[in-house]
Amino acid sequence: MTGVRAEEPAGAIPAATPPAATTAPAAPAVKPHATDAEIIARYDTNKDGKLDEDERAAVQMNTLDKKVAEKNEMRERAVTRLKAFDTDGDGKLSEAERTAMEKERREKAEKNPRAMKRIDTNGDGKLSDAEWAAVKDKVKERIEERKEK
Ligand SMILES: [Ca+2]
Ligand SMILES: [Ca+2]
Repeated sequence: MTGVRAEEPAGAIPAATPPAATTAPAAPAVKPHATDAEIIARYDTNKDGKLDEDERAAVQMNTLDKKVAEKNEMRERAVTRLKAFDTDGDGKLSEAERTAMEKERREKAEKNPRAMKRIDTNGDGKLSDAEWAAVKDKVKERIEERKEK
């Protein structure tokens, strides 16, 4: 038995700089406002005061489940909203259907004092085209933000 000859690779360059410590510690897969103690209390099934792998997996599953449920709910609501305005029932919003939907939204917003407080920027109690455009821009921004996540 000669054993394996482990040769030093000739071109091996010792790492001059250790990898920078820029990588953040793995983010816990739970809502940021839940404290560690709370999470441990909830998921520490064998009550040893810490989370082992199984328990950690349970935390992750739970978080995922919630996210999926939220997403489904959002989608369902969007579909319901769309259906209300899909007058020809083809599952899509045509230009005319979209316009009708916007008109109703705008009218609703105008009748909603709480919304108006936010969006009636010149405070005349009416929603001008410019003010409505700003609202639409904000909604678009929020949708984009959500997509990025
Ligand atoms: Ca349609
Ligand atoms: Ca106004």
